[in-house]
Amino acid sequence: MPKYQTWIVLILLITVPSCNIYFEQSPFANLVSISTTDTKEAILLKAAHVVPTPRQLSWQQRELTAFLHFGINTFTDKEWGDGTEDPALFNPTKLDAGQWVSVLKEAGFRQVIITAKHHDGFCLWPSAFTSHSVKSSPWKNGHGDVIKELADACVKQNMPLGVYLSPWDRHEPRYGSDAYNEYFRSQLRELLTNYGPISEVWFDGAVGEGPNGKKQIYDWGSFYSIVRDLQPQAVIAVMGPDIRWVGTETGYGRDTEWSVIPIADSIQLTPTDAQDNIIKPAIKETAEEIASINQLAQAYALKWYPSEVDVSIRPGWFYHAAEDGQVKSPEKLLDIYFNSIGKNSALLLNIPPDKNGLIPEKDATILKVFNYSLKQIFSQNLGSQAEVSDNEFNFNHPPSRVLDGKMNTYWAPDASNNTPYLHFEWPKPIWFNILSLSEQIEFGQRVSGFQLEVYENDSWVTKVSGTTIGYKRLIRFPYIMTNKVRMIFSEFRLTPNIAEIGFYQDIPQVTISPEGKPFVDSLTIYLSTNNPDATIHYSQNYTLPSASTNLYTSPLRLTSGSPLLAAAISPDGRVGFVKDELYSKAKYEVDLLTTPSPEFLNEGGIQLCDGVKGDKNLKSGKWLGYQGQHLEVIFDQGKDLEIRSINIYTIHQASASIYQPKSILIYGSDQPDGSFKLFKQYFPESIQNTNSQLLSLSIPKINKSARYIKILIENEGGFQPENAAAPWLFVSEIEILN
Ligand code: FUL
Repeated sequence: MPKYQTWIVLILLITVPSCNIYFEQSPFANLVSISTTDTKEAILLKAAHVVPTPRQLSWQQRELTAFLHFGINTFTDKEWGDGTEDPALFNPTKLDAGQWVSVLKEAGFRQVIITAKHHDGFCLWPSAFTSHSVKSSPWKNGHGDVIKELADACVKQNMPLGVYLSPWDRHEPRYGSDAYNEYFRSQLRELLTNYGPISEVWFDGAVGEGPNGKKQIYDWGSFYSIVRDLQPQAVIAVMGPDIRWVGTETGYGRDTEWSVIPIADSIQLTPTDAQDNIIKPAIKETAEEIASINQLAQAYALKWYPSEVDVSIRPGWFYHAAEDGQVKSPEKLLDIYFNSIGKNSALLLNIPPDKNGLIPEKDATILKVFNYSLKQIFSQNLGSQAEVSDNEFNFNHPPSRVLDGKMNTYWAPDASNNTPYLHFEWPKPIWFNILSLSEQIEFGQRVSGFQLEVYENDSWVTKVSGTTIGYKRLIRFPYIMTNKVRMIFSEFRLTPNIAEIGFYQDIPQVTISPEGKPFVDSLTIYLSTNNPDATIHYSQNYTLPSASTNLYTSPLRLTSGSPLLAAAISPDGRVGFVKDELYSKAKYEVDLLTTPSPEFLNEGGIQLCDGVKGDKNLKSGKWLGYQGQHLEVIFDQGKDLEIRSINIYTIHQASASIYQPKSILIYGSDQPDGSFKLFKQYFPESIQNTNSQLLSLSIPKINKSARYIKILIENEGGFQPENAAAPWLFVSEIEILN
């Protein structure tokens, strides 16, 4: 790694005339060329001088953007429409863009991007170039304009607005011909002219046409030029030259994330192209490594091309009522925050409005809690109580700059310092489990190795280490208690410029073990927290845990079913996320004679008599699922009892090959393995509707006595266990009414 350089060396390097890519003759540039004679050291030095454009810098500083997937799919309950949808289906009678923006604002978002047109081609604005839009819908009698309503709400609440425009269009007949490029340009001009300032334009790369589908050759250059012309401050993302897709839709970025990316192709570019910055590096975004030194060494040029992490708060991008039970928790969102914004990326979190045209209340509340926890964690940098010094004498950019709360000021050690470090000392020991680091990226991204050392038993011990930093690096680790640490920068492409360093305490986490489940006689539950100073409070009646609910002092022993809500509270009163679990007691001894598919086995037979019915989320742990198999079970009631009726809780969703039972047979006996007598056979009424529906099947008037009850629930597809395509049978609960 080069650790000592002068500007003269650099200027010599970048003036080597060799390549076909234009670049600025200044030490810092957004795009620099590589010559075939450059050594690896020279390339790394050039990489350290690649910097963001002002629009890329503003984008990075916005950090958290909301994605709004809304359109015809919201009404057809689909993720990808095929373009044949009737616009008459679009009718969000309570649409309130003001509600969207205020929910997002309150949750800490600094930008919002809306799907103006998704792959189905339906436009949320009354485009003059197609009738496949809101103007052909009953919403506001065809006079509505979602983009206008959102743009107005954004102006009112001072929220930057971005637009997603899908290049792939399954409705427009011109798609697949050059005429489509003009159609797309016309739509882009409308969006970038009529709705005030636009801060981000998102071109999706998805095309699902298949081998025999239409092939569109996009005129990307002309699209980029329109954006530069009409909204020069806007960044162009994903299929664009400014912002890169991180490569997954999980919410988790790379540990080593460089914003300087190699351009591997030799492209002929004019000086204007470079100035307008309309070069999209052709990289494989999904690759594990995209900017290693070897990849840089083979490049023709290097470009600042930072990463954006997109993920949805729900399983799908569009709203589906069936996913109401699967909204990510505030705790999960916080983890995503640490793994996206905390990994040198921006976070684009999707929150889909529902059919009414509103952000659902549940999602809004979760976002509020998420933001509240961020504020609790980051409101106080414990570093500000420390004395900070470095291992040298530096007047211009002193160490105190890393604690001044400003991202544009920085600490810069001397260029001759091979292992610069900052020393922090507190008057008394502190607890922390979060480290935050930021480089002053206006001077490039430079650090590739750092360590946090703690002074323990007369020596320095490395507790935390990492590779890249960039705009922001957040790391969580087990709590450390100390009054002395050293932050060492051991590897870098050029002398580091460190903007900020923070030491924080997480809101305390509580762990409940085991998680909620049915049990037979009794169950012992253990609660723990990651913050050694925190106390744990709980309730068993749905009261939110607080300092005034029960204090946990020893393991809890359950002998009857109950909910359990718990939270840890730190000494300064910060309440961690509330965890809630449900423990249910099984009513009978159960012998499950047939085994469910492994992914739907859960706790086995006791699941069927724990009093908990399943919802439409089949993965909730409340269901037993059988593919090509019958369900056969014996319940021991403990004594001879009269059975009046039996209720079976099941689900029917023909579209997913899940069917209600073909028939149910009820048997009784006085011996567990004795000869069972058939009490009754029941055939459910047939169902035509293919939509997902929860069913409670009542088998009345059994009126027979027995201690052991055997129930055989027959799979609609019969018994064909080896068949991977065989129909499914799901049962969550069997109620025996005596
Ligand atoms: C993908 C699309 O196909 C999804 O529907 C969604 O819009 C996501 C953000 O990008 O490529």
